[in-house]
Amino acid sequence: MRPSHLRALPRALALAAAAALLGCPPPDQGQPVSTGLGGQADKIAADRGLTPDDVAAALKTYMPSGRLDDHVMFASSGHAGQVLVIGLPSMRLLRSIAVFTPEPWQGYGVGGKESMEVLAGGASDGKQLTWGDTHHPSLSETNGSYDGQFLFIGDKANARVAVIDLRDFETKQIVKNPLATSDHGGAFVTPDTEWVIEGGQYAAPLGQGTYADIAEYDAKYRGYVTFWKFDRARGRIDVERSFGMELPPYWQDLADAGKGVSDGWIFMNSFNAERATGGVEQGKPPFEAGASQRDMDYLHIINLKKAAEVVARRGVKINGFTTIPLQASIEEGLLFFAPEPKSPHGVDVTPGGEYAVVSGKLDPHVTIYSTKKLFEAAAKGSSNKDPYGVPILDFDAVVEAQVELGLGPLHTQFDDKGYAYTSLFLDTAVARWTLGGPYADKHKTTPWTLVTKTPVQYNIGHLSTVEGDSATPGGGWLVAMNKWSIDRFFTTGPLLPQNFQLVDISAPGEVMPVVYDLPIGVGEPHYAQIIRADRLKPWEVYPEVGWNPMTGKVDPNATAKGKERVERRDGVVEIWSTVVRSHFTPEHVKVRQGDKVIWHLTSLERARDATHGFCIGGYNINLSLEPGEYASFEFVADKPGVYQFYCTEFCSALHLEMVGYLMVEPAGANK
Ligand code: K7E
Ligand code: CUA
Repeated sequence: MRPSHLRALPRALALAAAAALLGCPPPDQGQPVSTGLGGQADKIAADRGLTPDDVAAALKTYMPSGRLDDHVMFASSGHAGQVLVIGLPSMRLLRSIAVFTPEPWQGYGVGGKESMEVLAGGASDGKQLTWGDTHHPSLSETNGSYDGQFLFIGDKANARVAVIDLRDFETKQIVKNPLATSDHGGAFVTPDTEWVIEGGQYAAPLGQGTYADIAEYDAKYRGYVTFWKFDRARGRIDVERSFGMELPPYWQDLADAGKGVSDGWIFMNSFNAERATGGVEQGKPPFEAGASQRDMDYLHIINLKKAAEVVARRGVKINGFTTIPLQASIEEGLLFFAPEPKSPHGVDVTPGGEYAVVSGKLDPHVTIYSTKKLFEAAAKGSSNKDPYGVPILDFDAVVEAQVELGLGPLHTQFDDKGYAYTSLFLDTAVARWTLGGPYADKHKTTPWTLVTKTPVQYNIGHLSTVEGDSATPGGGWLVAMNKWSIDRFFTTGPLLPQNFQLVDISAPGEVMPVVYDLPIGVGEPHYAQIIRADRLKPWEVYPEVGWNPMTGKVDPNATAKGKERVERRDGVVEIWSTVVRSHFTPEHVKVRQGDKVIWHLTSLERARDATHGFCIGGYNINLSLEPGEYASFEFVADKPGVYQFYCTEFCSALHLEMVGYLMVEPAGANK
């Protein structure tokens, strides 16, 4: 490594790198290590140069073949646009869930009509998008606890939210926010999943497609937050009953829903209270300097319960989307600010809803607000107003405590022992600290105190504990989502994977070791949630043969064995196929060049894991037909020739024989 690299590295990493340069020895090779497990284990440990701590870590995470993980993590994959499903404690990648980006293995967005319609639902102002920037997955909740039914995920780049059904782990809906081009990829649910909160980020004229020069920033640019109404029975967001709120042009960041004693309220950070407008090319301060001048930004405190009542009276339409204007929010008492230090990023509400924990990226403390004090101060009102007339509550009247943790605090999660855990980006560490109030009383801990820090490799963004943002957090495990992995893995060229590190937080006190490194080589995960596996009740196969995953019932075009057929009418060929080990029926399909082809496929399989694929090379089509699934596609056979359609899943001994011929007769050829 060249020394010039060191300057860009965080301190802990630089020290580690310096140690490497100085030639610190690798782990003892061949030294006898007592694992306490006896001869063979001791010999393997010695041969591999493993320390007793390494052996303990291996024993905590190793899953013998066939043993199932007891926790499941849903992680975003950043600008890969998908969700990753990972088992804990083994840290095995179980699968991805295609969301915003076409994914051929799942037959998602590669010709199949059903998934193409989901992606089309997320078109931006008529433009079809083929990727997203997923940041924050959010599991559905009942009474504040994960219920294992649905997963929501936001797309920062395009201001969208997707709904995934956890019975089949498939994306069912993508909604595009008409208010904005981008957001912060936030998706945060209220305790009964009535609302999915999507916060904005970089202010712009409200309503995608609305123009105003940046010179008019203060007057014409606005922030926003959107409350998507979730219809649990239908498993879809109800756009008609959703609404947005206009906010001042600060850069709103993450949000969290109140719960328990703060149910009905929303807490949302913002930064760039300076309203910096950049322009480094004109000699103005770049955003990074302009947006970091002030010591305080504004925590937004929003009365969602009241807003949901007020919206019918005060809402206006922006791009057809119901929105409460800023002035109405002020008049109706829906919106309050509390000062928050300094360029904050995460806001996280404690399990019982008593406190909101804010991390200022440029402040070494976490600041803990009492939600009770916030509501009392809001009820009293304030004569102190921001330039747009929003009341600013008195900092000292609403803050419960501040805890100094270290440099670059970002995000906080909780456990079942009265601890909070905060990621420290610049320190590249996880801090464990004690909550106060009822948590300290219950767990007999010293309130609001830093307990310990564990270094992570390197540059941690989010962290996730077991159900750690819910009303009923578990304990045991924490996953550090590290942006850099520099010296942890084989160098895969200049682009390196990110690093998920599993941290054992089961023991109270100061010992909190890293026990596993999982390279993530398919995208930058931002946030993840960990759920107890027994809360998930996924289908093993689709409930009935011919099941259309998008309608949630047997499709009218599903085909029974023996009912396969090809019908021709003016310029249209429609095919009803069945799929079962190891053949398609029919195997010969003849069309004429220029015909529109409509093809229905029904998997007759009832055996678990007996998935078939169906591809047509040259026509960009690939489906995945899970047991019992119905899928379809349409295309114009505009190229003549002979096209093999074959099964893309190695489904059986005679999988290679699972093939057919699509013959596209040239136009003008004799019939
Ligand atoms: Cu990456 Cu949650 Cu979008 Cu912090 S955010 S790291
Ligand atoms: Cu079906 Cu291979």
